[in-house]
Amino acid sequence: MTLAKDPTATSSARLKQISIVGAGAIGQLIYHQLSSAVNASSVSLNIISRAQHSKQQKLTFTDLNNVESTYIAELVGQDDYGQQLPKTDLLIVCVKAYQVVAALKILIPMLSSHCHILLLHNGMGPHLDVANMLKGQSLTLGTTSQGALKQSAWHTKQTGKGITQLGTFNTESIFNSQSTVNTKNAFHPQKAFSQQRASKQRVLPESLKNILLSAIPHSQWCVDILTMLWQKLAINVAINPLTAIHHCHNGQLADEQYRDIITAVVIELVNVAKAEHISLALPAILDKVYQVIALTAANYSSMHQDVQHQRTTEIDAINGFVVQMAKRHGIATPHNQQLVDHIKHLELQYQR
Ligand code: KPL
Repeated sequence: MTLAKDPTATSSARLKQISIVGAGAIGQLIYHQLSSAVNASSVSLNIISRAQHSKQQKLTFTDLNNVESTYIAELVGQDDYGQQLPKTDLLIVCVKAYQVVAALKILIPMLSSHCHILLLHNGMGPHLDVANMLKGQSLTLGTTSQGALKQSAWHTKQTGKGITQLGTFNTESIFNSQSTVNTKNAFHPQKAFSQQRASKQRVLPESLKNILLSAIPHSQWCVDILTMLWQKLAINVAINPLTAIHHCHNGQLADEQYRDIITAVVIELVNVAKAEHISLALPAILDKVYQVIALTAANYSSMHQDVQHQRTTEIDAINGFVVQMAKRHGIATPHNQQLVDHIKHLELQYQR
């Protein structure tokens, strides 16, 4: 699949290559958006597959107006990682939060140091590990509220509009908050800082930024992406586990019976964010949570779907991340811990 001309490309420059890892609903949605937004010819697009052999795959996409499009996508199999990954300019990682580190352990060593990596998953946490794994690549973080559902392995339907926020992971900004902490995924700021100094390639270039922003509807570039990620996390810590535990649509959480627990988990998150130098105003954040509950009232959250389909959930990167960060700062988060424990208990019922 080839996409629009890069305005910064010189005549001798080769095609820009964008690769997507993770062909779940969001990965396929982003593939569709990149393919349909730009259709001239100086970007190539492929999907990094876990299969051994590369192949072409027909993808079907149904949009919000029920219009179907089909694409022939290049799936890059492991046989061709060594040939294709060094050519990738932007790797968009759309796997689940708990799969990010394992996937990038394999892929980063094969990427060029000029490649840019974009993490687009629910929850937070993997970015801290990934920052320590980089071999010169830049790291962009993103969050999307677009809704998509797989109809079958290679047929995805968009189920909701939503904003997508992207921004550079500024490694310097967390220098003070994490430099003295020694945990499994403690970030090593000195290393990243020197990498950042050593290479001018450590931020996404305008050409790639423009491709993303023009392809993804309602997308925006955020200077303070971490604050945006914490805001989205506040929505997820409230909605995701409660809908999974109570087996309900998002909209049901507007009931009075859930008000106390929603308020409690969000207060805990706001306290932990503050310790991380992220300032969130509680009333505004709670309003946002209830807005999303109303806007997505008929939807089942991703965690509800994971539990219903007996899949591993993203609880570690959602309420688990709040608990983990709270421990670093000696902050109590009993309500988030209680939801983590409950979801882990549900997972155990089907993962035994
Ligand atoms: O992000 C979501 C999710 O389900 O993971 C929300 C916003 C809660 C929508 O369902």
